[in-house]
Amino acid sequence: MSKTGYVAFDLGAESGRAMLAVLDGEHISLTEAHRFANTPQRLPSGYHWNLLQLWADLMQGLTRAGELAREQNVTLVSLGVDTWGVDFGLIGKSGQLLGLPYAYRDERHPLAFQQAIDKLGEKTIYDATGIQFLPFNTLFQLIAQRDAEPATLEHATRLLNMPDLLHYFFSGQQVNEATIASTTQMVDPHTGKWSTDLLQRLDLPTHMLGRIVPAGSCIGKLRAELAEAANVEPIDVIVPGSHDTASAVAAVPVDVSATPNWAYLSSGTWSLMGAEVDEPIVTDASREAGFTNERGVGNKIRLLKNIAGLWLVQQVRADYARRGEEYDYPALTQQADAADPFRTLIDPGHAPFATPGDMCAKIDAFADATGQPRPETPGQYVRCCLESLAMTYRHTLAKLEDLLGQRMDVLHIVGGGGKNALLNQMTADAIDRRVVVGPYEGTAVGNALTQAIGHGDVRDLAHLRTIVRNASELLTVEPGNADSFNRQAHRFADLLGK
Ligand code: ADP
Ligand code: LRH
Repeated sequence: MSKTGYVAFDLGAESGRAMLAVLDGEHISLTEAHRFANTPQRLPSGYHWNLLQLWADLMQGLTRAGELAREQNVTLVSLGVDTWGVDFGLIGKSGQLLGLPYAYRDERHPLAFQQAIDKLGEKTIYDATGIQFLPFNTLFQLIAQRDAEPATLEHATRLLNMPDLLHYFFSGQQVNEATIASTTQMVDPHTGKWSTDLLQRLDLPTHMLGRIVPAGSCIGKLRAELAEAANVEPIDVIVPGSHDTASAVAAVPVDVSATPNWAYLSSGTWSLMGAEVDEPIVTDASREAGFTNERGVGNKIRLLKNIAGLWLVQQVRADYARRGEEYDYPALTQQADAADPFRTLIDPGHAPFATPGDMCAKIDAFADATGQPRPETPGQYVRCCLESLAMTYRHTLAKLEDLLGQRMDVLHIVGGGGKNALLNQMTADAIDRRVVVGPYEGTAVGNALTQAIGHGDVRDLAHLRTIVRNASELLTVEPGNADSFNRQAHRFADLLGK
């Protein structure tokens, strides 16, 4: 049987990678073709993604993936891109990109968010979309864009989220993929169609909203000039679950028929914790608990909550680097392991932590305001972040179980954050549940295998998960010290109230 290759581009907020995924019968293997940093830049207009650098990295990744495919005697059939949610570009009638996309942590978004809430209230917006309130959701970014630069919105013929934009660059086709569209907070969670009524009530135009296609759709071919430049065939462009979290959840290696009560944690820059459900849950309770209903691969719903994840550790690391002290993640984890437990706890959702810069000072301010000691060493800062994340997972899992009226038997952790063994153990202890870790590159695997569904090589989501399960070395972590986290429950609940 011939080996089939798919190029999966997975762009996270911290780094991106181009992976060559090879399907040989029922066996999938991944080779990294290119890994690159993703570093937003501050321009006079604000905080923007370095789109052309990313594009150059994607082309470099494609070229290298082509070389690897030739070396491995693999037939490349398609490529697909997933990225973080919510951010977008606007396209004009000539096909030009009208301005550089903003990065979601730009300062202008919270003000626009407040405007929308003042006008319609949370309930109206949540009922129309089923999406949790993050101040940078596309809906609010559009308000900021309209107020800053109304002409770009008026002249835009199409809004494309980041992966849609990159698929457009690759194929020339302008299409909105369903999973990433759901992150905009502009889609009806029941019908999967744009909530045009909501946009109109917020005085936003709707003419730039395009056709929403499901994950796994082939939208065209790689443009000939790019195929030539990368020295590959004009392969198909097949949109995966192009929201990174959708691809990550697709790749959770669970056998749903054997383990129906499972939760996931996609662990990276963000921690996304939730369950996969068939129908959206849009109630006062889900709104108050801050749960979202994003669209998943196989038309599932990802009922989940965004938790400020390893962003906290990334920012502590960046703070020390600015002072000339460079630590890699394993070193920071080791120092955290050696630090005293539960010295300082924070609420990871505290708004100031969401913006870049000065994380240590922000943690100090939180410690001061809550009568706790300030961390003093990198190990203490990181331990504070990890224990606070684990406590938040405990709190979030309890809310999820309340919403579903069911206890979860196991938590699957996928994504690069799974490499943090200390956090895995803390998580198992905090939730007092078995944790299964892997794959670390779940997003890229989910991306590639959803292309394979689109290409007709994989049957469906269950088949996809069987292939991931067979290919991955999974790590099982049992709870060992649940009592230590139980004892912090009241202290942590107090902090959340502050
Ligand atoms: P993204 O959401 O940006 O795609 P990843 O899934 O690549 O993120 O996860 C990156 C995070 O995983 C890093 O910020 C870091 O905290 C954590 N991580 C990666 N490798 C290790 C490691 N060897 N030890 C501990 N943590 C790690
Ligand atoms: C994780 C993620 C998350 C979104 C955030 C903006 O990378 O896609 O699901 O909410 O980035």
